[in-house]
Amino acid sequence: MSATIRLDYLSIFPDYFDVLHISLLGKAVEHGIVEVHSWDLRDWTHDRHRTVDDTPCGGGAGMVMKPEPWGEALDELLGTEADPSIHIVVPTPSGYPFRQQDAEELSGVTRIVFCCGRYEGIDHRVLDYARERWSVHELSLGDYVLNGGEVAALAITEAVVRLVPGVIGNPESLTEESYSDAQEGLLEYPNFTRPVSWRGLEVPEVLMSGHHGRIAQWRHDRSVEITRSRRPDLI
Ligand code: JCK
Repeated sequence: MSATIRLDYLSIFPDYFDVLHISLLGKAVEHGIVEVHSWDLRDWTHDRHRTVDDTPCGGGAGMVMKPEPWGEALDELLGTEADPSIHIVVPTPSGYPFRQQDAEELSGVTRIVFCCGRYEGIDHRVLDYARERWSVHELSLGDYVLNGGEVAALAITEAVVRLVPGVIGNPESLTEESYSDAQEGLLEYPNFTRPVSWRGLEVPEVLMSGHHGRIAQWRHDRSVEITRSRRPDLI
């Protein structure tokens, strides 16, 4: 019996998460390793316009998501009792940077609820309310601006689910990952496959030499070189 994880998505665009039923994630869903549910936040509104936003207190541009639909949705999905084994992920441009380490931690839990905001984000009190009951992760994908949390939630989902035992067909690719230069915080060396000669471009000779020591040395050197030029912050 393999591990199972349940993922819920709260969003005003629940169809974003239809993609979870295809590809690698779809297989995991079919095999019952991963259970996914996406919910329309507007189902927890009560007015005829199904309003989820309002003007920001204190003024300023844009709109802010009202707390009431979020509170009612979370209470209905999770109950109101504290349970720190439930993880709430809130993508936000002001979050902690999402790292591989976060993906590893989240791949070991049994329940994650992704709260996907739009507009300028969610009324801050929703986060304070959630923090009193559940384990809340405010995470950012990087220093650029998206229009909402949905794409970030999908990226985080893919990073997490591929680490859940039984999801990747070839577990070697995961063990290899943990012994690679990537583990030392280096970027990966370039990859090649056959044909050895393609449109006048050759596969580096050392990779065809069968000399494992020289191959490992070459790959490590390329990793250091690429990391130094593209991501000097990692050196
Ligand atoms: C969640 C709403 C849109 C747009 C205000 C932000 C200066 C606030 C994200 N790496 C990432 N980038 N963007 C997001 C993200 C964006 C979101 C929501 C995640 C909900 N938006 C938005 C602009 C602002 N500016 C920088 C002021 C929200 C992640 N994860």
